[in-house]
Amino acid sequence: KAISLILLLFAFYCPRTSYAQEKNHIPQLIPFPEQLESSTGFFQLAKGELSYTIDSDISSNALDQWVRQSLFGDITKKKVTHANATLRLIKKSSLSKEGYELTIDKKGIQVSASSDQGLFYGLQTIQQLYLLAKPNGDIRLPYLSIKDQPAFQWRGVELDVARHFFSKDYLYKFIDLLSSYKFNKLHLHLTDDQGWRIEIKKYPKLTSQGAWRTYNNQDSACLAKAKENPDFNLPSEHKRIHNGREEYGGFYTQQDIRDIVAYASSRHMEIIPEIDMPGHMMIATKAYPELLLDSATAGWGKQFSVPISPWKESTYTFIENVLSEVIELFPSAYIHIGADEVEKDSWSNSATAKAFMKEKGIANLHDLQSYFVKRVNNFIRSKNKRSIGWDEILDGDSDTSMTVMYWRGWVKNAPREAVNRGHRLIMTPTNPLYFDYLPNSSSLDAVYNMSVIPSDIPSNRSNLVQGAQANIWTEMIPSTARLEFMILPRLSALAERVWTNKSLYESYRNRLIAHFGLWNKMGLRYRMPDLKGF
Ligand code: TNX
Repeated sequence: KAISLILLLFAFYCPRTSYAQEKNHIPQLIPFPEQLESSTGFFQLAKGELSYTIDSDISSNALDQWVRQSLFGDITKKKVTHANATLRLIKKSSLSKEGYELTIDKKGIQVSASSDQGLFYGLQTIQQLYLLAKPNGDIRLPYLSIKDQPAFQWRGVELDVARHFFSKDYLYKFIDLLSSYKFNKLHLHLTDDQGWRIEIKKYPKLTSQGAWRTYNNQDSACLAKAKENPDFNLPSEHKRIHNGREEYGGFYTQQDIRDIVAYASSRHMEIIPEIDMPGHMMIATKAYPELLLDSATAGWGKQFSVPISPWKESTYTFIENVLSEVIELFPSAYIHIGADEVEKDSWSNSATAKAFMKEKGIANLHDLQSYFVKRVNNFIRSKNKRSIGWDEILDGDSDTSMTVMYWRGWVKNAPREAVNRGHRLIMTPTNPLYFDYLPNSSSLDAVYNMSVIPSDIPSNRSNLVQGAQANIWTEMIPSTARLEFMILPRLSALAERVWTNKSLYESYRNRLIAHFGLWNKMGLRYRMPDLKGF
């Protein structure tokens, strides 16, 4: 503990003599750029204001606003049209979609990219250099030249807002954190047994009832932890008194969703909504049992989740109505339909289910789930979107237009099976990418050194691997402080794996020390990893 404290103080107070300077100004960037050349000297911005210019054929309002509001804190920024502005954002069509080039020299700062998104990542690099080098408010950036682009197109984080709810304002802060590490996907797990978090106009009970719960056993465990650390308490803003009882919950109105999507898209973050089905639907089956269940499977009083009934037409009417509203709200190319952990046994009790399977020639319960998933996928395809499912969709016959999200680390052959069938694949294996699991002394190493493309994937199929994602399930994460404490610093290791994808672990750990200092300044919580060998 004492050693980590000293290292922290060092990172915090001595940036001028830090690792970066000793090693010829190697900046402490995470993720580290693909190519970086540094030279001696610093660009120092004279007090006053920063002039900047954006090429007219790429200038977007969002980029302009981000520069004005976020870059270099509250220093005044002035947009000009002449080419000798201090910060120049230039269009260069030859670069890849998310790539950028950055030079800092005595003339100032120049970022080139073929798209807004590339420029945005160049600006994020500049912002990190500024925050890392900011001893007393000066803007002082090392001379360097960077050529950079990501290794993977899917650089994601999943946040479960169903088990515990996180407010719209917190999501803004979270999106800022993610995009500062160049993540580009935020998968929101919007519904689960414990809560429905998105307003659906056609089915108001989903949120008027389904967004609220009285405390359960997990909450009690969380509350016990909160005694050790008050920051881990259930936030009072997510409580209400209803019929004389205290309840926990919350949801996003459709306007909230539009706001979140707009905020995210101005930071080049795609929000992928997940409506988890046909399992994990307990809260919906309580709100609308007549639409979703038949009496034989209703299973009132059971503790586990009863999946909705795939042999009922009203199930599809419900799902299609819900998805139509969801599709209207989210511009994302993808809709995630879950399909994990379906408790299929309850289906076998129903005579109607048996008759339905016979009529359709469905041999077993896996195929009944496949029938459901394929039918929902067809609906999503008819709306010109793609669907994603958890890797259980491989248990039966699967439609290869669906993207598979691999999570069950113990099903070792699932990634290979997915790509061999022709599915696109996103890697989110329990170990090491479940950030709701408590980290141990090797977790950081395991995240940093994971292979995004599993070694048994045939090389002619590796292009189907889109990238990787950390999953943050929140059964045991009631508050934002606990959330940050669980994901930092592992998140930064994943950022470098999916963007840089090189073996720079030693250097990463040295750079990480400076990021603890940044997180302190930003008021973010983190868990100090085992610093042996730093
Ligand atoms: C499995 S991952 C689940 C989640 C739980 C998680 C807990 C997945 C697709 N399903 O419902 O929250 O384990 O770690």
